[in-house]
Amino acid sequence: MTPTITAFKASPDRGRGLARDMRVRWALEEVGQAYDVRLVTFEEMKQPAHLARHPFGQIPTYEDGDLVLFESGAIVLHIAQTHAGLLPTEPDARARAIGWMFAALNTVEPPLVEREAAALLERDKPWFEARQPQLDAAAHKRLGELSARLGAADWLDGAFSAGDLMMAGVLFRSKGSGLLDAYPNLTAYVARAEARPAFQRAFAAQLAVFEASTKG
Ligand code: GTB
Repeated sequence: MTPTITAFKASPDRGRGLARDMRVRWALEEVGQAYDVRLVTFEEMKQPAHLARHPFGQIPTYEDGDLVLFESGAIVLHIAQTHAGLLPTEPDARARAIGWMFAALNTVEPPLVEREAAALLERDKPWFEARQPQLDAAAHKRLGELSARLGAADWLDGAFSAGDLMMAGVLFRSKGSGLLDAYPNLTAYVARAEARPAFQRAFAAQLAVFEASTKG
């Protein structure tokens, strides 16, 4: 059966691949699984039909037969567990790759998103300037630690895995912020991930949706 994912009908990122359906598309492309996309507006995301798929009224979701999933991490893990190519078969290496997925979502993404959200939503607040150093420090702490662990390796733990997909997906979102400039190995890591044909296909697919949305 062909799974169906949900994505923004008109993404606020204007097709830059920053919304979280990008990770799911990329994972599906990596494993060679075709998929359909149900496009939703912000209004539709809060309606009962979508809330039945996603209790928090967000994208992405994933439907395959009777299975309905939300949370990009859970969806990518499901794809990786049900197809070959994104997780090592050796049990310990597989557990470590899944660990990197959690690290991306639970340890690295939060300080990056918090900093980005402050820049987007709190610029006019009296505390914005005073809060910046703390937000910068929290982001750089994690990026520095990640950079030290990656070192000169291509990927985080051997061959490219779902752990790299999630980590590079998280870092990709910070590319435009200048945060990664201090870490040439992380910049190169994201570039390696972006160069993967599966990433390119996923990026092109989400961009096509945005371009179609602007043609009225
Ligand atoms: N933890 C969830 C997951 O990983 O799936 C988070 C899902 C989530 O944040 N979804 C966002 C959403 O549906 C879209 S991706 N937001 C609508 C809402 O909550 O009402 C986050 C996102 C949105 C926009 C940009 N952008 O414009 O740059 C980047 C990222």
